[in-house]
Amino acid sequence: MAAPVRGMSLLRQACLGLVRPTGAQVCTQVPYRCYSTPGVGQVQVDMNSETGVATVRLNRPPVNSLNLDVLTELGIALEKLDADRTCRAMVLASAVPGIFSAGLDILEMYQSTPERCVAFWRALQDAWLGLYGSRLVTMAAIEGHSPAGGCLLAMSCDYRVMADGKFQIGLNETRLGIVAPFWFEDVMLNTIGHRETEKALQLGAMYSAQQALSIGLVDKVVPLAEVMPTVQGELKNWLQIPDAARVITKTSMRKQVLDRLRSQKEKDAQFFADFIGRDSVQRSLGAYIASLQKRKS
Ligand code: CO8
Repeated sequence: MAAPVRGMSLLRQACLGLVRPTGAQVCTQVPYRCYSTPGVGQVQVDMNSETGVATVRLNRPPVNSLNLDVLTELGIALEKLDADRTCRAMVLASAVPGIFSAGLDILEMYQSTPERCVAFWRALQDAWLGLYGSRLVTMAAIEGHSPAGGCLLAMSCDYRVMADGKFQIGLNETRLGIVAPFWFEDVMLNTIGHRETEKALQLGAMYSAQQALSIGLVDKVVPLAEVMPTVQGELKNWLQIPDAARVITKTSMRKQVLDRLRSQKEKDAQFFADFIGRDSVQRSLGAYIASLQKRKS
């Protein structure tokens, strides 16, 4: 077993087989392979080797907020699926009813240390590079709220199906007194165009499913119970296309945006840690956390 790699979390190294495993494993169960991490299990992956479709479910109640561990697990799961030649498609979904993902875990950004902020941000960068750059057909089954980082994950898939009703989706960062990074902005630009992105980002707009459909933020809106069947139906269209031609096309469409982050990952992580550490930003985040708690009382 090799010596631990500096700058990479132990969980990630264990899952990649670089250090002695602390629990992460791949269990095989035909036709499903389940890449699970016993004792953690915040990202559940079921791989159906008959269809070549994997379902990845975020499982961090109550709201699937994305902390360092979840992002690390997600990045590793995506890496493994990408390396699995029997896998052709991936559905990103949630195991928590009513929530796709509440976005980044605000507690990772509030009263944290610069070192933790940098590690957290690197994990987000890696998970996003894995998702946006995935060779697989990727579909988001949005069966609940999807603010901020949740919206980023959904937008980074090739296709989005959202449940109709009370759920909302959008990049609401400005409402927290923070700014969506350039790569969040790039992904939104590529999804809904310049004018809608300008409005959406400045206002920190949260959209209902119908509003999201009208600006192209999601591709289809159906009743909650029909989200998964609709995704499965749409997958059939995508899987009819020969993989090689589709992947080359996808890569060519996304390369510029991916390269923009790849070329300045460390600078971006440092910028995040410096920005989030500012007193004014910490005050905004503190007030936002208090407002979330107040809603309940
Ligand atoms: N992080 C951490 N905790 C959260 C988060 C979150 N993102 N969202 C909710 N929680 C907590 C709540 O505070 C609450 O905690 P507690 O039970 O201790 O009071 C618990 O989760 C349950 O929340 P709710 O009761 O509000 O659950 P609901 O089902 O009623 O509502 C919602 C779910 C709609 C998701 C609601 O919780 C919500 O709006 N949450 C806030 C979502 C949000 O604003 N996320 C933004 C995160 S920032 C981000 O993703 C990108 C940051 C980019 C940074 C760039 C800087 C340079």
